[in-house]
Amino acid sequence: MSDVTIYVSGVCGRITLNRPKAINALTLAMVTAIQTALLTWARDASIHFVLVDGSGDRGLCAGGDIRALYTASISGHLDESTAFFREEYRLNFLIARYPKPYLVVMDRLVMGGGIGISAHGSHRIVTERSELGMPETAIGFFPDIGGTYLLARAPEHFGTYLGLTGRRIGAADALRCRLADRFVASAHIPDLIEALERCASTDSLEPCLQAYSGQAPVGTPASQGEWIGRCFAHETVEDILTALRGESDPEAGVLVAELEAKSPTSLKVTLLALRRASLLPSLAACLQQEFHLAQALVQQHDFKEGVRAAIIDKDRNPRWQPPTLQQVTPEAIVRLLPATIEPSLDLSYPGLL
Ligand code: QUE
Repeated sequence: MSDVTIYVSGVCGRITLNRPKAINALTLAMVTAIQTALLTWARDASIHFVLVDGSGDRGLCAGGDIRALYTASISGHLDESTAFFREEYRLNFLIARYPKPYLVVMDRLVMGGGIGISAHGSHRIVTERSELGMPETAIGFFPDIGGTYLLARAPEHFGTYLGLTGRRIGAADALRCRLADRFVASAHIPDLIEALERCASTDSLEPCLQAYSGQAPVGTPASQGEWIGRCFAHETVEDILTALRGESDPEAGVLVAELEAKSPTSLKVTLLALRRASLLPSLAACLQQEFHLAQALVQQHDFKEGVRAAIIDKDRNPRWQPPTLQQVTPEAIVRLLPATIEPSLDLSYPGLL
């Protein structure tokens, strides 16, 4: 059995992530299988659109195959992690530029690499059970998969808040951050999928989606307050923490504690990558920066320690090195993310993109 189910239903190319025991976390084989299907369907005139969902009852996708990246990192097989990032980011770019409608059901958990195979799509559906997040600063990594592009373009510095804290958001906030387009109540999702699989052309997509769409329940209280945008607008992590400590909302104090538990190096390099991404002209340019940073970070202590604490030993007690923001030098950050990035990721698809 493959970890991704691929078939055709009428004019619809269907992809179902099928690794439910790992919340459909993306392996290299899954990434490659999705890429191959999308390329085949892009050239096949009998396929009019693509519909993606996930099997199991925990979520669309928990992220990338962090366990495999960890194993590659501790055994020094950097070619394996490089191959994974290359194919994953190429897939993210292919989805963003896909010439046919790419519909995706972002039900329940959608994190990290799961955001990468959904938020770049053209028709992104969330439900009242959706939980979207970019939790990588908790494992000594950063919001990749085009995350720096997406988060840097979310309104009112809400993307900086998401990328640094790793907080999950529901449907209303996902719509507001432009990570999703449409709300459908989870009770209607099976009927919607069945109806979409019966659509005869792209002309019937909008009416079909419209028939099942509804109003998202209101967002979290935190997302309503303007203080988030005020605090996360600062240019250094230290200044963000100082601003949060000066806020009266008790939720700000909770965020301080959460940020203090993340990898200090991850926080600093993530903030810099997000600020640079806001100045970069395209998703392609952001992916080039991410490809450089991902290869540098997987070799670092904090990635190995972060994955160990969160996923391998599950003791939730990472010992970051250096342990404080003050001890992360500007030189260490520049070594990870130099001012100019040599484009080394091939994002071309001959004959298509
Ligand atoms: C950060 C991440 C991931 C994570 C936890 C983080 C991630 C990922 C998983 C994950 C979750 C459940 C599984 C699994 C992997 O957790 O990318 O195999 O069963 O895939 O803090 O980026």
